[in-house]
Amino acid sequence: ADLPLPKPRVSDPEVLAAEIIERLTYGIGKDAKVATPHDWLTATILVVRDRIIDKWMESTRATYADNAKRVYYLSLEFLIGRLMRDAMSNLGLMEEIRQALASLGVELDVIAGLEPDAALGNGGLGRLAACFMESLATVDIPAYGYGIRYVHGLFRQQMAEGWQVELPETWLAHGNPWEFERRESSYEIGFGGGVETINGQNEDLRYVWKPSERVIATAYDTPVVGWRGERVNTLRLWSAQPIDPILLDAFNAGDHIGALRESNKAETLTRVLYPADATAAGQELRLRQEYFFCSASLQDILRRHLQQGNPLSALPEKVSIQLNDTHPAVSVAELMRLLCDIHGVDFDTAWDITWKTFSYTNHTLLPEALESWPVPLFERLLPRHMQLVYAINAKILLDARKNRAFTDTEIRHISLIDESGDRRVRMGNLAFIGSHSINGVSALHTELMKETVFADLHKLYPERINNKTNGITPRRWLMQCNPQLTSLVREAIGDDFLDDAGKLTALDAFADDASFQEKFAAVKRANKERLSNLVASRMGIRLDPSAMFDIQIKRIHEYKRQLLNIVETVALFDQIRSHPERDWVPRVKLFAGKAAPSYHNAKLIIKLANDVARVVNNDPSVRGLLKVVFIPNYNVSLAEVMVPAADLSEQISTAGMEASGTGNMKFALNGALTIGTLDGANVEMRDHVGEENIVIFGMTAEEVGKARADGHNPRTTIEASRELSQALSSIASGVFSPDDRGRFAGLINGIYQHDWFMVAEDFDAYAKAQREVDGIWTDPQSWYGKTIRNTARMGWFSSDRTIRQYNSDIWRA
Ligand code: DL6
Repeated sequence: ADLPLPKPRVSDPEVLAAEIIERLTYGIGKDAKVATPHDWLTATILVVRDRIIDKWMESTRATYADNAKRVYYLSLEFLIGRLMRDAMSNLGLMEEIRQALASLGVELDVIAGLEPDAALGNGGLGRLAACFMESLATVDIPAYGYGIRYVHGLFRQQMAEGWQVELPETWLAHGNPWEFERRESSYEIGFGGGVETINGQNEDLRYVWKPSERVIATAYDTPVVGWRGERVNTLRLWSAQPIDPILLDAFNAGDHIGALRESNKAETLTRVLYPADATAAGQELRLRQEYFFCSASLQDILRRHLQQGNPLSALPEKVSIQLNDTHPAVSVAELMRLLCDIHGVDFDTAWDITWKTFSYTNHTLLPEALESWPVPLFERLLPRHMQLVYAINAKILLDARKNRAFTDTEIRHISLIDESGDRRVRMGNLAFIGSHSINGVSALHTELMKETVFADLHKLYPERINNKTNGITPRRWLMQCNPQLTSLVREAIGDDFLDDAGKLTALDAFADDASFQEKFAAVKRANKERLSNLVASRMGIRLDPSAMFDIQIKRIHEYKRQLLNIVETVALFDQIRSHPERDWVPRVKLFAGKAAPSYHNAKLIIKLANDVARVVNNDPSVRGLLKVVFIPNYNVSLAEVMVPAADLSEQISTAGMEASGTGNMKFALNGALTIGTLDGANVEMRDHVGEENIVIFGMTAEEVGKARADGHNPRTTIEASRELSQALSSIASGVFSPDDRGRFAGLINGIYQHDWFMVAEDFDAYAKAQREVDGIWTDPQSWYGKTIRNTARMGWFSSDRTIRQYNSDIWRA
């Protein structure tokens, strides 16, 4: 029977206030008189959530009724941040809730600040997944995100004497009012054991995997609401549970620890997020995590597909599965196993269904980030999948040899097995071969994919690689994080841009308007004051909001070149002291970001930033012209304060190494000028904002490639630049580390020896570009003209555009 849905809720402040009290009382069991701020937060979220649920059920019912194609986004990371503001804003409830709470004597901003960040990701890849989830709902595509419900998200970063210290993150400490546990959606996931054969119905051989270990995957669903609340999709995160929570025999025999062994082992699977974004973790637990969430997701997808009455042969018409990097690549083998072994589909038919169903996004060309698993480990953990990998490999390699005349070298490159050292399963090749579409995340990155990592696979399947330049959701990264700028833009050009960020171009007409510039500057000033207050309260450091706020926030990595920025800062420090008579532009250099715990040089770079900050900030001869601050514990919520406060955005990676970047887009949209290299999406940003509105410097990807191939001599370069050699030698000799003079010698020596990241090669161009930035700053009319044009022309970088392109070219949902 078509059972009725509840009546949609009314949302005026009085009703909302009454519901909040009701939730507090009956949902949480607290009297308003003794409720803590956390109780108010939970009660408010529950009331907002009710409004989402109405739409959630409608969306789900409609998709079932239409038997519509669904998109599944498989990602080991979703870097979500806080959800309450996002949900209220997308539902258009912000002011109503604010008033409702005020009538109860509660301040919205205070309780909103207590919501923990869901930090289930490391950086760009995870944050992109979160933007995509919101855009999928916004552009009305029936979609599910699938991932892992880590108990501990990305570590909390503290500073101890300027060194990064990692502490566990506990986002679930107060419970998670957004999620629904779905005990009924549970699947068994196996590991290990062996493979047996039996005779199938048609005298064929059937393979039966008999795992030696089993755990249960249980679903937790979070509704994801799109702009204006019309569609609500589901983010389904899996948690591992033991089959037997306690081994009673062992317990009764007095082995109390042994009785919980299975339980602990299962729960370990989904306990923590691996904290590295640019290196493959390479550990057994990681492969277990990957297989666990892929198997659960695929079982769930097939269950839904069949329940709907669709035949398996229709899978590619009804299901699109996007693999977010290689982390879910084992899905290709798992779908083959489910089709062949569980559903009795023959190998060739199963293969046809499989590659037509999957598509794969590559997010990095860094060789150390491309996952591969030692064959013995893969075979021990997933023996049936190993057989299937060999079978797929045989099919592809035979075809390449026979029909395409591939040479031995080409065959070696496209093989699923890397035979060059200890034998390894190549997950990038598995994802590629098992997908009908492989995309890069910026135009440059996509071209480099064709020329480098996937050159031979591209030759085999020339129609598969395509580009989908990344985007960001303008809801979180403009409307929510920068309400003042949003209001100002609405006043100027009306509301069209709220539904179509491309419409921001109308703001171009105001770029040179003196009164608009003044208002734009006032908004920026207010956002800088907000950041200054945060820095003062967290770190006790006072910033001058009239100085240029020059910001570099992102994971700490040598290729992102925080070191180039710091070395230039040291050079500037020298210059300011040597030439006090010059008109220096006051600058605040702000850094934030986390380093992978095992990445030695990245951690040293954080220490250097802090050491330089200590010396510069305490030198009276600097006269307030330069300040350096490293803000600890960078996360989405901190980004939401820092991005709107930036005058200058540092996007200075070694060309050819940053796949896209998305921070670059957030800053420009919020009216910052970019100083950057021709790398990743910076190239397309230049094309959109116009080359006169962005400061580009340095080597191109081609020049970097050539310098590396032909050999270059950093020492000669360093000696030719007085500023650079002085800055490097002061760092190397211990000027900033008097307690340990040799601390940075190794780091600087790397620049002298090989300078893989072209810090020395790009230094002069970078310093010159910085002085160009100073020049623009001293002419406010020119500065605001450029920064307003950035806001006006960044609408194309909305993730709505990206998602529409995925849909029209790849998913066709
Ligand atoms: O595609 C999202 C994001 C890109 O914007 C970044 O340029 C890229 O570095 C990042 N990749 C990762 C994973 N590995 N690495 N490195 O986070 O993806």
